[in-house]
Amino acid sequence: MPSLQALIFDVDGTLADTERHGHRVAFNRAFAEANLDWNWSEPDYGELLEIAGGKERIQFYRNRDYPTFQPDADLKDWVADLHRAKTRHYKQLLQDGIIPLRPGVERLIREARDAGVRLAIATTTTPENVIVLLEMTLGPDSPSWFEVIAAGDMVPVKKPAPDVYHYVLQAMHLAPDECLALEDSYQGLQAAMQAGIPTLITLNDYTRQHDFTGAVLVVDHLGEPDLPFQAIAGYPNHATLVNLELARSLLSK
Ligand code: XBP
Ligand code: MG
Repeated sequence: MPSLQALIFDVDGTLADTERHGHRVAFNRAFAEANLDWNWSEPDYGELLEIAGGKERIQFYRNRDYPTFQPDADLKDWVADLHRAKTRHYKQLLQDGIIPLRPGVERLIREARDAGVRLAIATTTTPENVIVLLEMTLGPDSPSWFEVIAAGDMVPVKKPAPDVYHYVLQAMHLAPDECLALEDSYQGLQAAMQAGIPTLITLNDYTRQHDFTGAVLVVDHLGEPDLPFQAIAGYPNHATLVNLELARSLLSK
């Protein structure tokens, strides 16, 4: 039976609820700054999350809702500039300290570190966003706890393609069945599963209705001693929080 060597964490929606009050707000601030009358409401943004990646999401929205809109600059460059402004606003929101980690995230990361289980990140978002989130929530040296931070444009195709997970496996010289991926969305689950990695889902309000067929366990959060998780699908073996014992048992599923 394979033994657990690494936990691979998604970021947005998994480590923290960054979408609704972070990314969405940052997009809207960038739109206003660029004198666009675009505004993404909370429900609108839920739909737009089907498109992974901020630049891809802006491009999709322009094509769908404003197909005749043509900026002065080349469209691709214009999207990249607008997205750079969005990243600036997003990092400012994180630096304001308004977005905490989800229940159980810090506990599980610390348990893994103490036990010598390796850590990695596999995300669609921009690398600098990950660094600021980790520094603000886990402390200034915490990015170094993660052996690989695979993010954004470091791979050619974003989730639901498996590229970002292949990148992590290759960089860590690990087989997929030695790892557990932690994801919050259908797109993330598809990416990890296509790379052959057993995947635990910790869902949130934006992803509650997603199809999680194929996940080894679906919970509403990772749980704390005084805040047990609810198992939505799969068998948690009487566990009430996600720890290494449960993670190891899930690899044999
Ligand atoms: C989340 C995403 C990201 C963010 C925006 O992916 O889809 O695109 O919404 O980030 P994951 P950028 O859950 O895999 O991290 O604007 O920096 O692309
Ligand atoms: Mg996610």
